[in-house]
Amino acid sequence: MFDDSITPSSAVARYDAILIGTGVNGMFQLIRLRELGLSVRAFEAAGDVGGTWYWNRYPGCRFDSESYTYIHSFSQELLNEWDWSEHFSAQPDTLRYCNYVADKFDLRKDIQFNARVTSAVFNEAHNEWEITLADGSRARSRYFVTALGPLSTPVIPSFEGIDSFKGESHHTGLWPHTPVDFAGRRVAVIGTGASGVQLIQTIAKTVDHLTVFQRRPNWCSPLNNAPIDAEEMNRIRARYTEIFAKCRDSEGGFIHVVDPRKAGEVSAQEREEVFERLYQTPGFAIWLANFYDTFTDQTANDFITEFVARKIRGRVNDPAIAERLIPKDHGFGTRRVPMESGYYEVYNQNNVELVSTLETPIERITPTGLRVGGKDYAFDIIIYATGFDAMLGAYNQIDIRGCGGQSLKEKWAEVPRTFLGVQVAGFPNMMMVIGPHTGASFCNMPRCGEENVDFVTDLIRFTQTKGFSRVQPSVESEIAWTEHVHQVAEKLLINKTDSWFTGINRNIEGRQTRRVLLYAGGATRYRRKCDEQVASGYAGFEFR
Ligand code: N01
Repeated sequence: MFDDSITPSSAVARYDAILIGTGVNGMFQLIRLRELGLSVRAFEAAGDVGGTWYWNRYPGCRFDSESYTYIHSFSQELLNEWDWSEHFSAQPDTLRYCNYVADKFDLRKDIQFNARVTSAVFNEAHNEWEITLADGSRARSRYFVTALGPLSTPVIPSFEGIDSFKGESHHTGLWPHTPVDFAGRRVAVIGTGASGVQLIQTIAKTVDHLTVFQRRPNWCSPLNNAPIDAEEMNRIRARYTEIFAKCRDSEGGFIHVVDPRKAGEVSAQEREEVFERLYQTPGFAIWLANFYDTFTDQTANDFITEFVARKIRGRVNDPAIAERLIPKDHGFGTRRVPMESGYYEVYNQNNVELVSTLETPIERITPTGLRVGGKDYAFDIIIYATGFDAMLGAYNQIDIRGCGGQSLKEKWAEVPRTFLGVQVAGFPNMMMVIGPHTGASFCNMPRCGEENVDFVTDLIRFTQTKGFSRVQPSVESEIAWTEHVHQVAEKLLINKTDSWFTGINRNIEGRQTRRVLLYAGGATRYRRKCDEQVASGYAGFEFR
């Protein structure tokens, strides 16, 4: 609880706004808060800026979004200065970009690094948030903005014997800063989501022996990456306005435009040609530029599912291994599609083994490796590509308490409840960037994230200029928005599938049932809902 008796308020640093998180969107939020003329302190658990790109340094980590759509659009100077060298930039390049932004706008002077926030408590008498860090230090502010990242809490399953392993082990999302040497080593990878796929196809080139432990396979599709030379970069730069406009008009914030036809409307031959073209197109085209009923109609989904299954069979030499790599429990694109570059061909290598842990789960980690189905496997390195406590993990790690000491974790125990994914009733002056149920949660993050940041910034500006000291959504707004989020989710096949999209994480207690964490109503509808709030003088919010 907020307790002046423990630390005299004069001893606690005070700011107008406290921001947690300095990933791509956190950095932009910091810039915007400064522009409001507010004193801002940002706390960052990492040793530097970059968020996702700071932590995920595993070999092969790269964008699945076109690099030039992932860039900040607010500064023409920045757009003029930064060159991408690949259509889908690798992590080191992206982190360099984040550092360039931090240097250019001198952001680090307002950021405290290695500063993990453990609690945030609202003081109703003073309309202030008090933040406590892991080292016990505190800070207070009128506004409390969270840019925690939707996938920032790595999860390692609590396998029996996990600490007994004598070799090296790493989680993809907590990768060491010093390079891991795979040459001549026997390596295990557990997990075949987007991270596992990128890692596997990369380290397979250098390992002595690789064993992939796959529970449920995913539908992977070619990234079709290519370098960008100086001339092409200049052409891209000249088109930035057009590129951003195209992303803005799309429902997912990408340059890929959905095919307005139903899959069943065209002949089988034409469908095949469309699928083939999409399979050869760079990026998420096959997911986002497919026939518009692909993710709402089972028959339409079956067409593309069958096409990609055929592709996998055509790329993997051993038919039994190919069958093991083909998902049987969900259709194409109803979970996040991992983008790959030679992933399936890895399983044609003599030094690569695929072990299914679907029927025979990993029993335990042993001092020399791991045991599955009574068989012991020996390794020098174990990689956990086992994913994250998505959307909720970062919030649950902080003891956030609003009016009357209400805990956010308890309020969200069943499902998140928010207004526009930006604010929560009973938690005044707390604003979320890419929180659960924002339009940005199911979108190309920087594109929709920028809009999310601008909405938060405008809401704070409005509160300040009107002389209010508190803003929070009305309970009615929160109920209506939460209902709307659930209603739009019902139509999608994605919400009938287990994945982090639907809040499933079998490694975490209480996460075995599906819940709606993302806003699937589309970026344009979300923008309209936000614009309506601005136009109505924020009618869904309560000010004091
Ligand atoms: O995590 P995941 P991720 N025993 O949750 C398996 C983003 N991203 O880090 O499917 C055995 O997708 C689990 O198996 P199952 C992107 O949004 C972006 O790969 O639960 N296996 C699954 O195979 C992505 O969606 C980019 O049966 C276990 C894997 O671990 C998100 O991050 C690149 C297990 C986890 O897959 C998360 O991807 C990479 C257990 N006990 C990621 N527990 C870019 O665009 C878990 N698994 C750059």
